[in-house]
Amino acid sequence: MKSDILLYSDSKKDRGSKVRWLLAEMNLEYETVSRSNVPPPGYSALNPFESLPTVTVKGATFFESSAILLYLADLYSERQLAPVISSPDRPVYLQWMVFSEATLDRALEKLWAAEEIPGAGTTENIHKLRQDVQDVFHGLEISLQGRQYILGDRFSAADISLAYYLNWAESESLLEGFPKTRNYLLRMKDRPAAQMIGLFG
Ligand SMILES: N[C@@H](CCC(=O)N[C@@H](CS)C(=O)NCC(=O)O)C(=O)O
Repeated sequence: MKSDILLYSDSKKDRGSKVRWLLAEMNLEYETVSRSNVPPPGYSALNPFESLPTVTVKGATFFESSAILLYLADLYSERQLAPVISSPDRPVYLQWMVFSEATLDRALEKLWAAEEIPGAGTTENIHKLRQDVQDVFHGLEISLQGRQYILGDRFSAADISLAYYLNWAESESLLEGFPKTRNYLLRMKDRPAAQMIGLFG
């Protein structure tokens, strides 16, 4: 392996794109392998859930995109994409990292399942789940008041995680009526590193 980081990811759109974006922001080299190209005993030996992404970093293999973001941002702390543990921004940073998956992704996944899995959702159920997602945006809209980034004036890995899910929400027309959240997403999409990985292209 030529670089310290090997990313298992199949497409520009899977959650591995959060990792690609972070690595592009940090200007770090990495290699990518698709799930079907993992040599025997195969991908399930690396990740028993067979979900994407997984990484190998300096010999350690692990999965869960948020864990990967948190670890890499700390490992390469000189790139300043995570507040240090003693910073007053650190707890708020962790809050938004966890929020993006535990609250925002969860709400979007429930809606996605109801809409996409045949027989899973009734019209009323889907309407309710869309409202649940939009309830999340009411809180986010307040939190983004007067803020360029989710931590205020500094960009961090938490912005990457949030923007990934906001982009998904926007593709479902769920951001209408939330101008601060939409404008925040536009600012994130405009970042050269985000453009480079092609997540929004
Ligand atoms: N919480 C996990 C979710 C992983 C996940 O659901 N990944 C999707 C791709 S974005 C996946 O692997 N779906 C099943 C599949 O592609 O077979 C994470 O953030 O890494």
